[in-house]
Amino acid sequence: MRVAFISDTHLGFSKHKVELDSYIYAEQALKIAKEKADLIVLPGDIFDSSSPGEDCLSKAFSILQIFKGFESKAKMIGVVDRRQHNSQITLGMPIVAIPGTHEYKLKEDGPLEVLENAGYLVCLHAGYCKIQKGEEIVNIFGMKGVPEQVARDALKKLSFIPQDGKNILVLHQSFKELLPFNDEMVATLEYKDLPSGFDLYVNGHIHQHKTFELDSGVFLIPGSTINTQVRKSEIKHRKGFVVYDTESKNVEFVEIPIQRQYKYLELDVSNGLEDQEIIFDGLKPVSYSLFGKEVVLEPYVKVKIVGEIDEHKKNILQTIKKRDGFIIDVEKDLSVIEQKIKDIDLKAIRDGAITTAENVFFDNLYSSGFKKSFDLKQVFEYLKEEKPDKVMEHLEKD
Ligand SMILES: [Mn+2]
Repeated sequence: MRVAFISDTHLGFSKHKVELDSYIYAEQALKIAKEKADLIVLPGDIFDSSSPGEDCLSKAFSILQIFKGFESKAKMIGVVDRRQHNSQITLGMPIVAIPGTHEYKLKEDGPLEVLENAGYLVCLHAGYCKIQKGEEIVNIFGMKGVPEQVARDALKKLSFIPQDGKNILVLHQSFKELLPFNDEMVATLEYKDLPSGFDLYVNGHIHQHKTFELDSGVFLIPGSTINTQVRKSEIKHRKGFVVYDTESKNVEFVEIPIQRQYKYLELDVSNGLEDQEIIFDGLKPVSYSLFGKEVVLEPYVKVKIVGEIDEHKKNILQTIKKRDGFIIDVEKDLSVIEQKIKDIDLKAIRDGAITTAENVFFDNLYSSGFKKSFDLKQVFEYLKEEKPDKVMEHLEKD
């Protein structure tokens, strides 16, 4: 069976003057999935809000109409979940979705339940559904995106047990291994917390596509279909979704064909702004027909200003921002703020604080009867300079 994982479509995302992008990218992904896959799984953040407006819901319904009259070879044959489900899918494509962080609601129904009640998809909270194609059975297990502090316990409590056939677990959480720091508010889950015996582990929430092998199996992050943040790292890669073949276990990343162009530029204004044309170099608009209407996607440029800005340069920047046919997002006046910070004598404050801390530190150590077996001052210097290896070297000397 071929399964399309289309994640974090963020329908209704409307920041930075790009309010139709979420629909344009989602529609393309779904249209390609219709050709390439037997089953579609949406691992959370399908909508950007847990209470999207009528306009957004209406667009979501319109996009999903592409599956009307279609007939996938795969059929939904059962749903086992804690909730009462409407598993009577009226569309010709079986679609399974889990609510993500953005759809999080404690009690009331959210947009995915609306789609479920309309017979467009199955919204999985804490259970699994069975899909059959010919002789093959695939079980899609899902836990909705929950606050990170409780994610580990929640997954444990569900104690998912793989069933006959192929088994895929779908989550929408952070993982400690994926973060540069350790914070219970941001992640409690680790790879070792994943229940064993699954053919594939799929996680939404992380917007950049990645696939790797764990002891327990293959871990797949489809990535978002849209840029929600115009960061250098996020716009570097083109957006898309994944088609997974349950038999060959092949993972195929499918790029969304029509995408807005993004550019991130650090612009040094210290020597004036003569070379401002480089901002627009190599960029052109693309167009897409959404619901029968032509939409022009103008190139999006994020400009980070380096150097000081005076009144004259400010005026030039204003004209750059108004350039027709582009979205210019200038990271504002950071240099001015930076300069203000520089003006404060931070070093004096820091040194003063360190001297005080140093004295308190030594006083406490000596008054607690700590032996002067090594050069404490030297150790403190190393700590200040952030040289832990030097500290260890010094302590191991005796
Ligand atoms: Mn997301």
